[in-house]
Amino acid sequence: MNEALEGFVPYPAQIAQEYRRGGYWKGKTLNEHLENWVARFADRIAIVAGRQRISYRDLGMQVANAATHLAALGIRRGDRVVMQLNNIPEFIYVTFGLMRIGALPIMALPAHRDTEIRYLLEFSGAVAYAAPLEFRGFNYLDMVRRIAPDAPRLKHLLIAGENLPQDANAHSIGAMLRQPNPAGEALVSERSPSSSDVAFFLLSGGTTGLPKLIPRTHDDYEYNFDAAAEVSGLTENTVYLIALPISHNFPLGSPGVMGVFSRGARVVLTPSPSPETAFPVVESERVTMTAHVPAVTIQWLSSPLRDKYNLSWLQLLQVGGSRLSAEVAARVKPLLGATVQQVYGMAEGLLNFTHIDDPDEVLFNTQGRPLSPADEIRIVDWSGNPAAPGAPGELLTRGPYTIRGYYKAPEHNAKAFTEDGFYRTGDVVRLTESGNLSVEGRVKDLINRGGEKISAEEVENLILRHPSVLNVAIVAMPDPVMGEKVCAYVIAREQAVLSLEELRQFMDAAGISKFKLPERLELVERFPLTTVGKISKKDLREDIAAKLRAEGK
Ligand code: OOB
Repeated sequence: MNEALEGFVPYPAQIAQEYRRGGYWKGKTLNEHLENWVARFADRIAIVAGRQRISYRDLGMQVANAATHLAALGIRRGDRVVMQLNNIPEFIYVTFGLMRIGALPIMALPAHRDTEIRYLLEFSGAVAYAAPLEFRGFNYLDMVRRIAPDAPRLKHLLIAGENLPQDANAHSIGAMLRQPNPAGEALVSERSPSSSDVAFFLLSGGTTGLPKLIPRTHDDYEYNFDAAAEVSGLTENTVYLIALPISHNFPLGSPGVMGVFSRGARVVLTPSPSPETAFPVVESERVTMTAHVPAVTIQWLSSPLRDKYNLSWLQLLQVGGSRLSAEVAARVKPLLGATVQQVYGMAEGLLNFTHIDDPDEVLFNTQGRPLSPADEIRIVDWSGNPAAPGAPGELLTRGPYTIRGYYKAPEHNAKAFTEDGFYRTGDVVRLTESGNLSVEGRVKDLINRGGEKISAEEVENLILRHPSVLNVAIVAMPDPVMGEKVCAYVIAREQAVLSLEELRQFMDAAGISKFKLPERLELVERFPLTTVGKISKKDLREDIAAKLRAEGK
């Protein structure tokens, strides 16, 4: 068992036993479940990607081929692999192929750049890295070659795409999938993981510096997507569009691609959720369900292309990642014909859903209720005592699919979890009379840009390296589409001049995800301070909100 995986905090033995006895954990690995789906749904179509239509039988073969090659390369049980593949079938084959041999994919996002990927490779000691050769004009092979010298354990580059340049360590995923590798066959069964092992790592939004690694076990994640599939009313006739990045917990397993496979249904992969890309696919593939962040819903609702395509197949639109406004939620049914389902989830575990037959009041105004009868939640005030009924407080949670600790982060874990194992979500919520949660804000220093979580500290650390910057404070500024955007308050060094454009170019050149770049710069002479002398971000947030109002934005 890789409960021995150093830096992994397992569930306490007695609680694990209760989750097993309660039927939440079924004691099978994700690959055992996959084998079962492949056998049951063999001839059905599992994946549609452009003109490719892949049956469950083919899916099973591709995963088997991937596993034999990965094993033959020398990738072993417990090895970490940074995964940056985009929404293409190879993501699914390589992910299941790695899990088959007990290797642990780390789910990076295609938007991550040098800074984040260097950190993930180094911190995890990854032996391999998987990415497309190119996506949206960015060359991932060039990037990983740039940072490889900082990642001494990195041995294999697994690259999807045609015409790969010659590189002794770069392997074509396409070539791997064309046939099995007999040299790997015996190794594959030797390396099978067990169901209580870590299956892969998700990334946290991260409040302090770079993202934290979230270990999800086979047992807990299967329950996650199975229960989510149930509450989403997923059936074998569902056609689910993956429009968000597939490596994110929402489209991956809430219920996402894994929930879809568990029902013998079909996923349709698209490179982007934009109406130009997604609407033609909704029409031609008769998509019945998809998952959005609110910014995408707003884009779909306001697109003039809505009338050009037949979107009437859509029955369910799941929206989560950041707060959906009630006004937008109320427009979904009239304009798109689909029922809206709010999903308030987190990579650390807990998922909340509104239920499809809830009254509009609940569907539009709340972020739903916990998925599982075994989810435990507490809402506490600033001193850690239970908040008064209906009053806002920080949400703490524990349950059969919520982690007990981040990977290799004992100091942070001591703060992020209570002694009795509750995860401090950092979200301020209120329990409504209907028994649902309403997300009111955050206690953590994070900016939520349309569902992309940005750590203020990470962005601040990078800006501090700019020669013109004396000090910086990053805050969220309100935005009608994204919900929040990054605003940088900067105290410049004497006589230095700094423009937003220059700052953005500096950060971009350092290699950081574009979505983290500030969209507004406020040069100030000093920061407002709190009573204890800390920078008062509350005052800065109010300042920028007032400025935007005055500008009519
Ligand atoms: C999802 O997961 P993460 O890990 O990217 O972000 C989690 C955080 C939550 O703690 C909360 O602050 C915010 O994102 N959030 C929401 C929300 N859903 C997530 N805030 C308000 N309303 C919502 N509906 O974002 C995620 C994971 C699985 C399913 C859906 C979303």
